[in-house]
Amino acid sequence: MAERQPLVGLLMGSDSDLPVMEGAFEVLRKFEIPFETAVLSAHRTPDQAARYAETAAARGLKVLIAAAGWAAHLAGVLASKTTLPVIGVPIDSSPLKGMDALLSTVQMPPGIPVATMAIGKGGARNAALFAVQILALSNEALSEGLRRYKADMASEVLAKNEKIEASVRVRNL
Ligand code: RP5
Repeated sequence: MAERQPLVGLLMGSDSDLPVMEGAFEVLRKFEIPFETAVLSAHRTPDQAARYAETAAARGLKVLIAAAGWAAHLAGVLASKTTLPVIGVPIDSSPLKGMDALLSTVQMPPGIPVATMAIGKGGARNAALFAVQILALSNEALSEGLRRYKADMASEVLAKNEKIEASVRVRNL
């Protein structure tokens, strides 16, 4: 079977970020988004990180996700080298538990935006969902998939609500 052109590039500052980012992989697979992944660091491999971003659009990528911890500059460096949207995930790998990465990622100077998600695993899942939302702007099947995803999520919450209400009713009898 022919490989599909990757639409999302998912970068991590270190392979130690992988366990936090698993949820992002899951979401991209669920929505059948072809993606590629790489470990590149703004500090340890700055030339390679810059080259990745410079060539990303020409290689057919539409969105970049960048996950990094500590003084996390990966998302910002990528954003400075491409016009593609860059989504940042602050990783909670430092003694400051990701607050350092959050501020380093979100506090971009005017002109170079990074769409910054929550710290850690929640942010990883949301980064992938946000990438799907961007791709869905020009893909009706993906929009439909997102509508179904939200409806399923609501049904799950309502089912949990019913279960809790029922158990409280029983206990109050
Ligand atoms: C950051 O430093 C990485 O994104 C990772 O979160 C953190 C620690 O990296 P390792 O020392 O585990 O490779 O650049």
